[in-house]
Amino acid sequence: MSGVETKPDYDAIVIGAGVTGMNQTYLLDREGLRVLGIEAGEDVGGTWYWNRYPGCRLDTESYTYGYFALSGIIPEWDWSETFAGQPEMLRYANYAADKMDVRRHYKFRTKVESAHYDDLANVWKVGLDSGEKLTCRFLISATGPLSASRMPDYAGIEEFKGEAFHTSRWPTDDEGNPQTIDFTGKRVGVIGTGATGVQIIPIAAHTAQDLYVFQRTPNWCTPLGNMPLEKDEMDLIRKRYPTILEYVKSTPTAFPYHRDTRKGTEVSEAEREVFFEQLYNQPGYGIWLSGFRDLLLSKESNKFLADFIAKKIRQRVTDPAVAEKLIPTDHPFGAKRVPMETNYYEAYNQANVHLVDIKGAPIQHLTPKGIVTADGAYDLDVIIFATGFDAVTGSLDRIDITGKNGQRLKDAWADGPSTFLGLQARGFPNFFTLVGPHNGSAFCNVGVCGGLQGEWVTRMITYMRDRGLTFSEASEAAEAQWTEAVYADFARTLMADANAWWVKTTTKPDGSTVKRTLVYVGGGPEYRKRCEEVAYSDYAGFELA
Ligand code: NA7
Repeated sequence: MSGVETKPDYDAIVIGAGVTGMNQTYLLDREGLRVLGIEAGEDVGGTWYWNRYPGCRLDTESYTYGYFALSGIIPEWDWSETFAGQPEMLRYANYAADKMDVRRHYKFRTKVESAHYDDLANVWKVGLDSGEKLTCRFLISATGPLSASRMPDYAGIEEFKGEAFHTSRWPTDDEGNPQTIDFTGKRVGVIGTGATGVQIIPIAAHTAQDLYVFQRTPNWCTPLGNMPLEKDEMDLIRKRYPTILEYVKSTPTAFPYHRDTRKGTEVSEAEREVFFEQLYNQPGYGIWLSGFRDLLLSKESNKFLADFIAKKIRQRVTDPAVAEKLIPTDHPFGAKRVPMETNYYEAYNQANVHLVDIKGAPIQHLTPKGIVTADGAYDLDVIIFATGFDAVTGSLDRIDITGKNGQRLKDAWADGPSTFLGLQARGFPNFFTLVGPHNGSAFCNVGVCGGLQGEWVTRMITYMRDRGLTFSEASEAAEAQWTEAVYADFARTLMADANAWWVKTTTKPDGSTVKRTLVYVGGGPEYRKRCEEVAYSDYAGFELA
């Protein structure tokens, strides 16, 4: 840092009013910092604001998803289901916003278009789509790991005359409420069979005249087991909140599951079957997150569970040919996000539901009437793109971010992210990426991990303020060490063999490809331990001035 510092318009600008951004804004304001939040949506909610497709719901137990800044509000909320649906999640986010009184800090319906670090003044210059230009000392992104929608670039996509939308941009009415799209009597196409497609497909199957599922790659899906939460159950949960919250913080992903201490390879076949059956029948992610400890490390152990799930798919889908198409062959169980389903496999037993294999016969183009694959044409009234997101770094790539000496973040991360603690990249001083690449929050129950990360960043910023420090930058050595460790940890797991949304593949000009993890897989407790070591040692690994 050199030159003359100027007093910026704000101490901090937070991008995003989702669960993480709201929490961060609240915490900084509570510390007396001048903070401004910027949000593209009309109101708070982030992921729960944007994803309004039918069937959208939480995949962690509702009562484990919370705002730790205001833990007082958690016990006040009466969850209606074990896994709350999107409308309830959005109501909860709004309730939290009211309680934290954060809306007053936000500019809504506003996008950050650019953020340029000014070396001389040690400020970030932030350009908004309204044309306004603002300055701040700390820039904090809370843009969510899954917010930049990914649309396929099929030829003719604009020509389709029916209704067409990406799941995270569900149509709304004039007042911003999600429109109920009535599928009755319609020919509906769903492209994509990830977590989102798997939620929407059984619902569309109820009413659509014909539902065509365009599947490129099947996933290992397991039962959600959602149930209403009765008042007496909720009362008991409320009494146990301190224990529940401490427990989820102790687990690798902040879901309420620890891994079984046994290796799958040490357990007899009969015992394994009983164990898998029990996990399959219990609600939630236990089957993925509390299975044998070598599930994501040993191909042999993984195959035991994959074979068990394949057997379940064959039992639940009546047409054997369809069942085989729904069984993944390209990736181990749990190496990609396991979609949680409710009657997903049974939907394929309905006469109106048709599985279209677009791996074998790819989509060639769209016409005004529908979709043309290598096998033929499908006339449709509605096309739903459940095609996922440009994950983790996608939302940052869409902002023109430059750091020291005008270096673009996108260029700095062209071969994959490089950060210290997943929180700051060298060359981009005072820019914190909450739930960003390589930190312990993206592969986690974000409601919990994003909140904990906001607390840590708040502590670092107030530490700096209290000592008259205005500049922080990840050191070269700390960044290199962290980044290498993140890549090495990931490479040791079976996840390295799969193309999940948390892996970014970049094609270089010479045609070669680079595959990089976007997430840290060392687990939340290990991550937070490392962060606490850094904080305790006066933020060693950051150059402060
Ligand atoms: P995902 O999990 O990334 O799934 C996207 C799906 O869309 C997946 O089946 C993809 O097939 C498919 N896809 C993507 N692009 C195309 C194109 N061009 N043509 C055909 N099919 C395509 O996103 P979701 O929204 O389902 O879930 C994301 C997260 O949101 C989830 O983990 C939850 O935490 C919430 P592919 O596997 O790439 O062959």
